[in-house]
Amino acid sequence: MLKNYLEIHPEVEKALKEGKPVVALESTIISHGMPYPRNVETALNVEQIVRDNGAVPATIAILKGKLKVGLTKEEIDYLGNTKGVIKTSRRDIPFICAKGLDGATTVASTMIIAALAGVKIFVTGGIGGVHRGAQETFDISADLQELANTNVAVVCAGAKSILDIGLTLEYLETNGVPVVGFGTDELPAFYTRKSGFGVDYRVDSEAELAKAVKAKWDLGLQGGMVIANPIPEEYQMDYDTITKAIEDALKELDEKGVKGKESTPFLLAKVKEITGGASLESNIQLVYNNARVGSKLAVELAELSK
Ligand code: PSU
Ligand code: MN
Repeated sequence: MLKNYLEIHPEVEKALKEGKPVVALESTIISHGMPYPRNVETALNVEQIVRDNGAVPATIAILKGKLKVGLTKEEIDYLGNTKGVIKTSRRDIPFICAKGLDGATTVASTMIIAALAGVKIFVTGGIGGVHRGAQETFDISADLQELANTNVAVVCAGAKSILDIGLTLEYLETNGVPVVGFGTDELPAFYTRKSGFGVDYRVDSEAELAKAVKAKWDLGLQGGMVIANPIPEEYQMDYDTITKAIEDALKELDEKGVKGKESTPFLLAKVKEITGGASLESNIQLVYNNARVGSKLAVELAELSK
């Protein structure tokens, strides 16, 4: 039955069969998270970094209604360069499939498709979370619910302060999702290494991380894990600059009445515009950094699972 929906790239399929490390990558970051052509360039570089660190990259998207695990260069270019690719979260998947449409997958839907294919480790930039003002708007990313239920570990650079980081952590705690700091006691805030919030566990090596990931699923503890890897020092943004940019972006979001699935892409684009592109450079570098850690984690996990 699954075969009617799922198309795994032969290289990825072979690696999975042989128990080799595979790293899932999302596609909303390509279509809605960064401008062309930097998005495509970044996506291809990330795939190369995964390879250089001993794993096979599997960029995930929905193309003509098929759930694709592993894309060609042409497909990545298409996603980055085509208007009207739909930002696809859990609720959207059945309709994108049924109508044969193209969908860029968020953290939530990438986790779903990775899990269907048997990919355990997923690298991205930032996860969605509880938005500021969620007490009024109820805007809570479906990414959090997916982390509660789907067995994929997500390597990211923490939670962006376009979100309410404190409430995001509360939500994850309630749902039993471990939040791990990679080499840090403090949750990184995407563009900056510090957020003022602690993590649940600090882990200093990929090998140690792999043991915890394995133990979680060996014990049948359903759900994912957030592995928060701070942006390298030399690429982090000035705290006051980024805070001001985010506040201005949030104000404009409010004035324009932007809501629902448009909120996150709107805020990302605004922050980039306000910072004159500096946030984009940081964003790209933190994804590269996550790709290095995620690939090494996949290698360690494959080794442990032999
Ligand atoms: N954060 C980023 N870049 C992104 C996203 C989040 O720094 O591209 C994307 C991811 O795909 C994430 C999604 O899953 O936004 C969350 O959207 P929402 O808040 O609508 O759930
Ligand atoms: Mn939302």
